[in-house]
This record gives sequence, C-alpha cells and structure tokens, in this order.
Amino acid sequence: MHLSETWPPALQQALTNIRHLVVFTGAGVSAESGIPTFRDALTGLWSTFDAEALATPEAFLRDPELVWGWYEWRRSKVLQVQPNPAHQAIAELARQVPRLTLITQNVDDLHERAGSSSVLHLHGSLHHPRCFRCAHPLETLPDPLDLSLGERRLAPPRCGHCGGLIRPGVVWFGEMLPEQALTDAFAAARSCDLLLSVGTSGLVYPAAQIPDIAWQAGATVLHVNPQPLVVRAEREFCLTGLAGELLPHLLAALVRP
Ligand code: BV8
Ligand code: ZN
Repeated sequence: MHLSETWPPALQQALTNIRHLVVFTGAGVSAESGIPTFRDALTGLWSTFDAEALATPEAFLRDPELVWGWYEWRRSKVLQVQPNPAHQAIAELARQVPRLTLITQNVDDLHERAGSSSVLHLHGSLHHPRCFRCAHPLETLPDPLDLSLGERRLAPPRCGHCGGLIRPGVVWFGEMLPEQALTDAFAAARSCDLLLSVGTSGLVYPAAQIPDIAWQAGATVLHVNPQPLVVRAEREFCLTGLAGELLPHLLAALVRP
C-alpha cells in the first residue's frame, strides 16, 4: 500500500494530471543533509548572536571579519555535506512532470548538486561572493575552512577590480531580492496547478507570499514540514514529517500511472 493512499482523497486527486508543479523550499529541505536551519544555524560561537542581526549590510560594514567568518563557516559546512533524498526527489520530479519550477530561499547549492537546474535563488548564494562596492564577482573562492577549528573571525578578501571588500553573495535583510528571480517566481506561482512548499517557516518576505499567490490563483498548496502548519479549509494541505522521508513518497504518488 502506498503511503499516499492514507492521504485525504482531495489531496490524492490534486496530485493527478499535474501540468505545472512549483516547488518552493526553505532551510528545512537541507536540514537532513546536516545544514542547520537559518535560526538554529547559530551554533557554537554564533549562539550569542541573532542571525537577523548578522545577516545585514550594516553588520558587515560594522564588523566585516565577524560576518565574513560566519558565512565562510556556513559555506565550508555546505561543501562538506551531501544532498539528501528530498533534494534528489525534487530533481527527479523535474524529469517526471511536464513543467517544474524550483524556487528556493536557501543559499546552499544542494539542489544543483542533486541534479536540479534553473533554480530560482531568491536570497542569493553562499557560492558567489562579490565586491561590496562594485559587485565584481570573486573569481577564486578561498579554500574551505577546517571546521574542527570552530568558527572564527576572518578578514574578507579584497576585490581585484577596485580593492573594495568582498561580501557574501546572499540577500541580506533590508536588501532587495534579485528582480528577475522574484518576477519569475511570482509568475510561476500564478500559473501552477500545485505548489509544494518544503521546509519553510514562511516568516521572511516577500518570498513568504509565494504559496499565497499560488493559492489565490487557484492552485493546490501542499506543505511538508515536521511542524503542523495551519491550513485553509480547501486546496491546502500539510504533510507533517521530514522532507527526506516524505518527498520520495510524493514522487511515487505523482508519477503513479
Ligand atoms: C526586502 C539570506 C525590501 C541570508 C535570508 C516586518 C514585516 C514584514 C516584513 C518585514 C518586516 N520588517 C522587515 C521586513 C522585511 C524582511 C523580513 O521579511 N523580515 C522578517 C524577519 C519579518 N525582508 C527583507 O528584508 C527582504 N528584503 O524586504 O527588501 C526592503 C528594502 C529595504 C527596506 C525594507 C524592505 C530580504 C529577506 C532576505 C533575508 N535573507 N537569507 C542568509 O542566509 O544569511 S532569509 C533566511 O531566513 C533564509 O533564507 C530563509 O528564507 C529565512 C527563514 O530562515 P529559517 O527560518 O531557518 O528557515 P526556514 O524559514 O526555512 O525555517 C525552517 C523550517 O524548516 C521550519 O518551518 C522547520 O519546521 C522546517 N524543518 C526543519 N527540519 C525539516 C523541516 N522541514 C522539512 N524537513 C525537515 N527535515
Ligand atoms: Zn570592486
């Protein structure tokens, strides 16, 4: 018996004949790879800091070594781990449905390393640092840190173009999201049949609007999260559990003849 046969009939119905599937992911999809989610990323030294206070341009200008050290620690952590079955199931889904748009709030490259392409990164990427002043990309990234030495302050490199400070390639609080990615994400949400929201607390805007945009446009919204989420009476569901365990079952349900 497929696990999906225990799901509500209306949900099972919504999983048939998908034309356009949007998958919208947050930090929870990388949790089983060993990447702490955004708020509990502050282990060790960082536990004395508030992520939202560190993830700002002001924090970087005030203390570039503290902020650059935090991001290099996070980037090194990502390079040490592997995509998990949730990332793999999402990559396989793109091969099984007529059209899939993958939108992520994450700054890691685990979707790409699982085989997903054309990933819409709404909050940028750890893997594309650039100059704070002239936005020139850093051509050669530093070697990953030895994580056993713990987190530490680290002087950011200087831009080869203008000598400015190199900054992480992420979108900080108070910064605009990449315009094209956001436009494409909103358009996909408006045109999909099903929006699968995986591992996000839906706290950060404007990204958090995406499931609502899909629902308002008539799509079914399906959340996957170990925390039970409050859902609307119709066309919205929550599968309570871990992404790495549930996504392979969703893949089986979506591709079942
Ligand atoms: C902007 C990159 C215009 C950096 C990130 C008041 C009200 C509304 C909005 C605002 C407000 N005040 C300010 C704002 C705007 C602000 C905002 O939304 N603030 C919030 C906190 C209220 N937004 C911005 O500033 C955005 N820009 O609005 O520009 C503007 C311009 C000028 C002035 C004003 C506005 C920019 C936002 C982008 C910030 N950058 N990331 C970095 O990574 O360091 S956001 C960061 O936090 C992540 O990218 C992620 O998107 C977000 C949430 O992090 P987490 O909570 O850890 O992760 P997630 O939400 O995914 O939660 C984890 C979930 O996974 C949980 O639900 C958990 O249950 C689940 N889970 C755990 N394990 C599993 C699992 N699920 C499945 N399987 C598992 N195994
Ligand atoms: Zn520069």
